[in-house]
Amino acid sequence: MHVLVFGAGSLGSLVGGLLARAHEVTLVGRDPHMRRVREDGLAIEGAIEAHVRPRALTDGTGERADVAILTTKAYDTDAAARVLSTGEYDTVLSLQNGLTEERLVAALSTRVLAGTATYGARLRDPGTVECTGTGEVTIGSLSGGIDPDAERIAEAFRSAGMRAALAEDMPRRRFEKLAVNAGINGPTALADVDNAAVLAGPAGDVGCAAAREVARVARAEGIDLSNADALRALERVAEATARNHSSMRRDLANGRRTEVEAIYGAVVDRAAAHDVDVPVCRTIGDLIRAAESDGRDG
Ligand code: KPL
Repeated sequence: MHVLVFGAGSLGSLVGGLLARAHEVTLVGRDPHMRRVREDGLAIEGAIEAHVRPRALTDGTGERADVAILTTKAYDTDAAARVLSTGEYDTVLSLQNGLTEERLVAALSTRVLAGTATYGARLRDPGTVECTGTGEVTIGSLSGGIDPDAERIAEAFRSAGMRAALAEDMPRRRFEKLAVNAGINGPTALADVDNAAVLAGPAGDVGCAAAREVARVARAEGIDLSNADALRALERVAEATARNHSSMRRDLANGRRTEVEAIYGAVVDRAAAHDVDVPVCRTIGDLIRAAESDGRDG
């Protein structure tokens, strides 16, 4: 299978690098990382060790592949969709944070699938990605149910030695993932603590309250996600990534733009559409925006 990974940062490089052990892979990312991959190949270190030689591009315009895997930041979705629309793909699979898939569906004529990835990844240096924890990729259709394209892509992951599962309940899983991101990312970024902090203490109280609000919004959308399930997912991911810095914490610490709109903005917007109050997510979103603009100004 020919796979194009659009957004070869940490997760994209790891997923693309692991797939390159069995498939033809093209990475689209930024220099100097892409330059180093082109010159010396991609080194995977940590929990999985490998050295692979995928194609490495800084511009994905007009490319063709069986599947395009999207791993860009959520706020880059529209720009990524514009580039993907110039190429030819049978399927686009989003592994991004936030509810980005509807925007992809609106912008592309290609079939869009949703996915989640629990592999831990860190871009150590240009040309080197660290696997900080092995996990699983879950793939499914946006409307739920059994999906032959998802099965084909999951099989491609498995034949490259990765764990991949099919989800017939992807609408529910997308909200479960949103609950996890809302419960971990903002509280850990604001308190500047590792993900484990949401398992107990004040950051945990705020994180659990945010995850419960997301579950409530999901139910208002007709999706069967109980508070208990959302909290169990939050606990599972916080335990599996206990020593990690969440992406929002890293972005805030480095003065970069965060995914605040794709996570808290999305929760607040969907809640408003159903007349549901989400004061915790609204407050976390406001505080992250304040910290973001302070980081930019200072
Ligand atoms: O997706 C994540 C992120 O940091 O963006 C979690 C799951 C919270 C892991 O840190």
